[in-house]
Amino acid sequence: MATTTRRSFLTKATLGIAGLSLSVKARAKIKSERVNSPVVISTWRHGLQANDAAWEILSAGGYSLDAVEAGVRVVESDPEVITVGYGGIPDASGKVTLDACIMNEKGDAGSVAFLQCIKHPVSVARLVMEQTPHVMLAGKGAQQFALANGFKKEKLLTKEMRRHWKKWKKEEREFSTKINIENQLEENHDTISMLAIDDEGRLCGACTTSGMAFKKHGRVGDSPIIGAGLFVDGEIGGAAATGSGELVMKTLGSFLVVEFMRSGMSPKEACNAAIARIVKTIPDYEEHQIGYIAVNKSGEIGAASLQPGFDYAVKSTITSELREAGAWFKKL
Ligand code: SD4
Repeated sequence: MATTTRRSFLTKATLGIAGLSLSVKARAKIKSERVNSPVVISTWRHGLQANDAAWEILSAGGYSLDAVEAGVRVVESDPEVITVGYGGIPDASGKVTLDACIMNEKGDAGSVAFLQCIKHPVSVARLVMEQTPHVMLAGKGAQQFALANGFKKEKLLTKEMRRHWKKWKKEEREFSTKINIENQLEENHDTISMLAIDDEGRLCGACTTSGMAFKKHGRVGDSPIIGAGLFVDGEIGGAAATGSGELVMKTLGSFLVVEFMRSGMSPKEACNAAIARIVKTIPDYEEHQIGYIAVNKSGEIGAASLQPGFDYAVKSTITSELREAGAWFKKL
């Protein structure tokens, strides 16, 4: 089925289910916002496998926080995904350094940045959220916290990525932040960001990455920054980002998307507006890729990107598919 056809089918089906649920739920006095749940949405093709793992929890009536954690963990431990967790591309010094964050429907947040040798940064971020009075731990402190809580030190640099790094060093290629355009050509699939609404209407999100390939040692991107890589307001909606983190940080992109939804925009309009903000405020925007995904409290979803080629995975009771987001530029 063509994307547009699938989309209009989905809209019609969603409306149908929404209408049905409304009448049932009106009688049961359940808020109408929960019409289209559970639903899970995540970035890139690897979002498909992540959504499947999240769905096991969501379809059994579980908590969306457990779902997003379980979903992105699958990608964190997959060495085939060279931009997240184990098997991620190292920084310029040959070290794999990880960024991740998580948020729940109440606005609680946890995050880790510049974390090394721990395979599941998203789970450490959840512990920061649940067991400390803080939001973010970074570097050695984050690692010590993880080790003190039962995580094991593991080697994250695979032989293949070491070879890749050695080659990069030998070629003395200039560092480029334009990773995502390059990655796209290499069929590489970037950060995993995920948003989910469970049966009870609870909206949670998570985001995890090894960041830009060959970044400066110590560089932290948007992914662990609450409001940049991810933002959730359980009463309004959630948004998450992928792409050149510096641009997302400068515009506090995910927070912006949620604020646009608060002002009445649909998730798709809000993602488009956040891309337009980058175009308006960042001079070299043309050389980067940014993708946003968003979901509102009613379970409506949307996405947008700067360059073509950003796809995102959606799973609900009526669909499980990969879609391509509408892009600011029509061609590379
Ligand atoms: C970063 N936003 O570290 C991440 C990288 C990424 O798709 O998302 N790539 O800047």
